[in-house]
This record gives sequence, C-alpha cells and structure tokens, in this order.
Amino acid sequence: MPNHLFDAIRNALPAPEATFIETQAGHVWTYGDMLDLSARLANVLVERGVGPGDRVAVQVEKSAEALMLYLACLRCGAIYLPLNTGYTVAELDYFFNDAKPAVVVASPANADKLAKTVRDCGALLETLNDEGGGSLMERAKDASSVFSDVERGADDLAAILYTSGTTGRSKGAMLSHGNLLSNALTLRNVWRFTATDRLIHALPIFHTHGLFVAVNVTLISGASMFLLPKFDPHQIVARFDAATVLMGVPTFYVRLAQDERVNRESTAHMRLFISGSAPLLSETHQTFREKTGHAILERYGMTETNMNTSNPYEGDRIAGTVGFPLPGVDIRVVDMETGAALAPGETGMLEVKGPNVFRGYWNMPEKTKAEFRDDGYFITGDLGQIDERGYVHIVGRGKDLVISGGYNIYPKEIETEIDQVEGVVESAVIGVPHKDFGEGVTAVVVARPGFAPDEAGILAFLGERLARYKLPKRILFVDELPRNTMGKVQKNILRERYAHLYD
Ligand code: MCA
Ligand code: AMP
Repeated sequence: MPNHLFDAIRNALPAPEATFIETQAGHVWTYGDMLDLSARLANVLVERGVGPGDRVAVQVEKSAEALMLYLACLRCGAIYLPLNTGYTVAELDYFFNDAKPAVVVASPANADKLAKTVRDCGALLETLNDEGGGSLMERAKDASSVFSDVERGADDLAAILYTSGTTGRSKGAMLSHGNLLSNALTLRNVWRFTATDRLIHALPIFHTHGLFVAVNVTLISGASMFLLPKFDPHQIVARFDAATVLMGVPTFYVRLAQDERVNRESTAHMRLFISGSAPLLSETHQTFREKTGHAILERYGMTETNMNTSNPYEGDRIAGTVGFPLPGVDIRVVDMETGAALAPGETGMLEVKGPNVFRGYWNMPEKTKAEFRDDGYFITGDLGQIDERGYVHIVGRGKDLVISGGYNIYPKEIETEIDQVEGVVESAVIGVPHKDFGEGVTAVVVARPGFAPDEAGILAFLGERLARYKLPKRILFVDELPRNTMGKVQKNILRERYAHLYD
C-alpha cells in the first residue's frame, strides 16, 4: 500500500547488497539488511499493539538498530518520538504524559528507573541497547521479515519532536510524511547527493539535524554513511579518506579547525562540509577554509520547519549568512509589531511558508494558531534580513533561547528550577559567547540575605532535574537584577556585562 515517505525511500534503493551503514566497529548494514530489520521491527510494533497514528517514544543510545526502529515506525504508520538521551525521568514524565505513547523504547540500563512513569502513562516498555540487544531485538529475531507497509499520505504524521519553543513548556512539533519527504528531496538536489556519497554521521539521532537532514537525505539518495556514536575528532579524521560529506553543528568545526590533522591533504577526498543548528562564526569559516580549502556550507532550519535556507553548492558560500531560501520555501522579513513586509536590508522577524512547515503543536491548537499568520506563514522567532543578492542573514533571536553546541536551552525552564532552591530570590539565565559551544548557559542569581546557596549546591539540585547539557557553565551571584521601568529583567544588560566571561 502507498506509504508516502517509505515508498520514496524504496524508490531510491540501490542494490540490496549496497552499503547503507558502516558502524564505528566496522560492521556493515546493507540496504537489504535495512529492509529486513525494519520489517521485523514493524511486525514487532504491530504485535505490541501499535496502530497507525500511535506514538512510539524512543530514548536509546545511537545505533544502526535505532535507525531501523525509526524506519519501522514509518512503515507501520506509527509516529516516531525520539528523545534526548540526557533527559532525566522528571523531563521524560512530561513528554510521556503529553504524547501518550503506546510503546516506550528505552536503554536497558534505564528500564527500572522508567518502569513506573511508563506504566502510569499507559504505555508498554521495551528496551534496545547500542549493541543490538534488548527486548525489542529479541522479539525481532522471531518476527517475520515480510511486512506490508501501512498506507500513509503526505499529511499523515511521521514524527513528533519536542522543542523548547518560545514560551511555556516544551511543545511537540508534528511533522508529516510530506514535510520530511519534501525537505529530503530538496536537500538531496541542492547539495547534489548521489548514491556514491558517504556521509560521516557524528550527530545525535534524536533531533532534526542528525535524524531527518542526515538520515533521510542519505536514504533518499541511496547513499551510505559512517555511523559514529558521537563527535570524536579522531574517528572523523580517520574517515575523511573514504567519506564525501560531513554534517555538523558549529562546535564540530571550531574543534576540527584546531586539530592539526585537519588540512588540505586529509580532507582532499571530501566534497562537502555542512554546518547548521546554530550560527557559524565567520572566523571559524575562514580558519577552516584556510586550513582545508573547503568553504563550509551553512544552512538554517528549525524543528518546526526542517531546513529553510542554504548557501549555494555552486556560487558564493558567504560566511555569516545562511544562504538562499530553498526551492519551494517562501521566506519574508516582517515588522515585528505590524507584520508588514520589510524591504531588502531591513531587519525584522523571519517568517516561513512551504511544504517543509510542520502541522502544528501536539495537543496545542491555541499555541499553534499563535505562531502562524493568517496567510499561513510560520513565525520563526528569528530576527533577520535579506540582502540585495537574496542571501538571508540571521541577526538575532526574538525568542529567549540559548543555543549551546547546537542544543536549544530555554532559560525559563532553568530559572524555574533555580528559583526553587532554598535561599534564592530570583534568577536570570542568559547565553554569553563561548568559544567551544557558541553560547555558554550562564545563571545570574539573587540570594536572600543571610542565605548562601553556592554554585555547587545549585548545580547538584539542577542535576537531578535537568539534562546535563542544560546546566549552567557558571552561576554568578548578584545583589539585584537590572530591570527596566516596566520591571522586566534586562537580559541584554547582563549579556553585555558578562560578554567576556568565557574568554
Ligand atoms: C555536551 N555538553 C554540553 C553540550 N554537549 N554542554 C553544553 N552544550 C552542549 N551542546 C556537556 C555534557 O553534559 C558534559 O558535561 C560535557 O559537556 C562533556 O560531554 P560530552 O558528551 O563529552 O560532550 P561532547 O561530546 O564534547 O559534545 C559536544 C557536542 C554535542 C559534540 C557539541 O553537544 C553535540 O553533538 N551537539 C549536537 C546537537 C545537535 O545535534 N543539534 C541539532 C538540533 P558534564 O561533564 O557536566 O556531564 S536540530 C536543530 O537545531 C535545527 C532543526 C537545525 O537547524 O538543525
Ligand atoms: P530547534 O528549536 O532545535 O529546531 O532550533 C532552531 C533554531 O536554531 C532556529 O530557530 C535558529 O534560531 C537556530 N539556527 C538553526 N540553524 C542556524 C544557523 N545556521 N544560524 C543561526 N541560527 C540557526
């Protein structure tokens, strides 16, 4: 039966014996293996009661099997819900209760810890580890490798990805088969992917970048990838000779640019280095180019929209810009207050419309409505301008968000937790320039006289509740926070005051 995204993947299939994935340990998964295991896992999910439209929440270490599980969800019409491996039980509890998954797949090491919260939300718990073990793979061994793909159209949901958003708690961005397929095809074309490409995959697979941009583009090109567990410069450099493309966040390139093994010779076989998820400093672009001769191609996207813009494959890749709107994607710059369109060179809110734009936030029709204009444009929360040549520049954020090493951190979430610590009057969390992570999460805290909550104590408290990447790199104590006449905390003043904290 027609299955919008998976049929397109089938159409792009090279020979069954062609390599899809080579793991760090050198294990090869062919496209035939992909069809076989994704069918078995789809049968297991159906046998566990997963029907079309049911959510399958997944918090597992990166592995080829985890990618097969994503594909199994596509095939059986389930909605794949990947979760950051760093999330604590408290954080997961929120996602499970909001998304009400039919099945939760966790690492065996976390199974006991999660059992209660999974049971309480009415889901079944299965396990999967990064060595091909766990209950799910046990069941897959006995399952049939024949599976009739469930019918799914362009508007049916393929995935829900939680995003910190601009206000309130995390929101589940609903992404359809059509959203994912249109973006994968567009990126394949603009980045000239073919079956001969081999991607170095060192990103996590629970976000748009590592999952959809990296994996869907590889699949839709019939290409292959080196699937590495995480960013490790040694492992990456060792694969330059056999690979063609690297996708990374700016922190990858900051680190690679400092690595003496990275030079013209070692990168000669590579055809493309792509960066996104956070601003790439011009300085990093320049240094990398001087060392390797490669101009990093920067692109811009969001969980809600997939990719929106890209610097050109041929033509000038201009540092400090995110390139042109992708084919089929409309971008405009509007006045933040009136919504009126602005002229080239003027700075305003970036708004996006196209087949890439999501179907709304899960269970939040009001929030969804608030983020779209009446004529269908999605309000990104990013401030930018489009220059005379049509290049999009992102010049800031209209949303209170910190991006650290490509991960989004929502200050309000951290502030709410810090404010619960005994002796804390109030706090403000900001991002300030950080050479490695781009922005360093920094907390500015006002303590009650006589109380002395210290940095270590607050960090220990937060560590129980929040994923570690969200924890402030520094906590600073002040007598009071700067406020404007309306009483609003002036984070811009704090950002200026601490601009050189991490120099
Ligand atoms: C790890 N740590 C971090 C981060 N990563 N702290 C702040 N920001 C981070 N990004 C902390 C860990 O908790 C740990 O602290 C310590 O740093 C070392 O951890 P380790 O795992 O060794 O870190 P690493 O391997 O050096 O990781 C840095 C990294 C990684 C390679 C930059 O964070 C990464 O792969 N980031 C990619 C994120 C990504 O895929 N974003 C795409 C989102 P402790 O010792 O205290 O525990 S999708 C998106 O944004 C849109 C759609 C788009 O446009 O793509
Ligand atoms: P997320 O919520 O994880 O999808 O993050 C999306 C946000 O990351 C965007 O709204 C931008 O603020 C930021 N972003 C992604 N790519 C870039 C880029 N190339 N340059 C600047 N910001 C970016």
